[in-house]
Formats: sequence, C-alpha cells, structure tokens
Amino acid sequence: MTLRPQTPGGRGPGGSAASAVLVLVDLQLDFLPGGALAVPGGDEVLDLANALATRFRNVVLSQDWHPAGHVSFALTHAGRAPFERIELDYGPQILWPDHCIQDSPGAAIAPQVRVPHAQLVVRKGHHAGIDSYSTFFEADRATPTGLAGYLRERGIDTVYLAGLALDFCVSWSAVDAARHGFTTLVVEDACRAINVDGSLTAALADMEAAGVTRTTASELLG
Ligand code: VGL
Ligand code: ZN
Repeated sequence: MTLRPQTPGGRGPGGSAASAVLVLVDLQLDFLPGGALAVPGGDEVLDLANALATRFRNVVLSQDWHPAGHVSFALTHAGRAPFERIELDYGPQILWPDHCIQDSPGAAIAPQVRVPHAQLVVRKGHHAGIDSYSTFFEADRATPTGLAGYLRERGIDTVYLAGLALDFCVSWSAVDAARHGFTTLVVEDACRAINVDGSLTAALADMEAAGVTRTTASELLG
C-alpha cells in the first residue's frame, strides 16, 4: 500500500505535523560536484531541500564525519583502489576516496543549505573501524547513533528523507527508519545517487522490501 502524506487539520502537507521530521542527509561539499566523492547532480537537490525544509516544523541534518585513516577509505588499505569491495568483520565494504574528514572543508554542510530551524545534526562514521551509511545504525547494523531514541522522545512517528546519496546514506537510513517502526517516505527527486555496481537498483529494492514509500517534492510542496 502506498501511504499518501497526511494533511493534518488541512494545513499543508504531512511535514507540518509535529509528529513528522525531515532528515536531510549528507548535504556536504565533498558530495557535491568538485568534491572528494561527488554525487552526480548532487548540487541539483539543494534548492529543493531548502524548499522542503520550510514545510517542516522538525528538521534534522546528517553529516558524514570520518577520522583520517577511516576503514572505508581505499588509501587505508594497501593496494586497494576506490570503489573496490572488501570484506570487513561486519560485512562487505565498498572502499571510497578519502571524504568528509572531520573538520575538513569538504565535510562542511554546503553553504547553499539554509535551514536555520534544523534542530539536530547527527554526525556519523566517526568510529575509525566502522562505516556508517545509515543515520540510525552504523554499518555493523548494531551500533546505534541515538537518532531513533531522539525521535521517539520527541513524539515523532513519521520520517521523510532527502539528500545524498540515494543508494547509500539515504536508502540505508530509510530502511532503518522503517525497521524502527517509523512511517518512512523518501522524497526521491530531492535525492541523487552514486550508482556503483547496481547500487541504485539494490537500494530501491531494499527500500521497497522495508515498506518505504517513494514520494516527490511536488507532492509535498503542492
Ligand atoms: C556516503 C559513501 C560513503 C553517502 C557516505 O552519504 O551516501 N556514501 N560515505
Ligand atoms: Zn562516508
């Protein structure tokens, strides 16, 4: 079943409800064209992300935030190149170019992002030995970031997601949000994908299986 955004009290889209949050994923310079791990067309979602955010009372930002020498970086593994796959204790890991190193210019939220009312920035991927695509769990699928508890304490039951990259941090976050029991919607046209080795097809299938609804910005913005 496709869940349509509710219109509480007839006042605009579901996002205006106190029980909904918009999570804007990894809108950071390193994921934009010219960045260390540029997502094609990543800059095209910034205006939409800003527009969507104005419709939400609750907005959370996520920020990929790795120490130098992070396990997800190809350069950390002798003889390995970016976009190769390796096996780590917690499962398969795609190796990336160095990106979003803590406090580096590329790790900054892009200056075009104007969401002054964002309430929380969740930093993830800060454990040297575990990657974290999801804003809810690290890649071992066991170490929580604390976001689910935060949202529950705030009385939030509906999570909208947009940002970068659709096939990694957005989709993993969406699947985990749905697993936590949140009604979960991905605003697809406010996302862009990296698309390495069929990752976009896999991510769409994973989201479908988890019960994540795909929606569009125009549906929310009217
Ligand atoms: C991401 C790869 C590595 C993302 C983060 O934000 O989707 N992708 N780190
Ligand atoms: Zn990363």
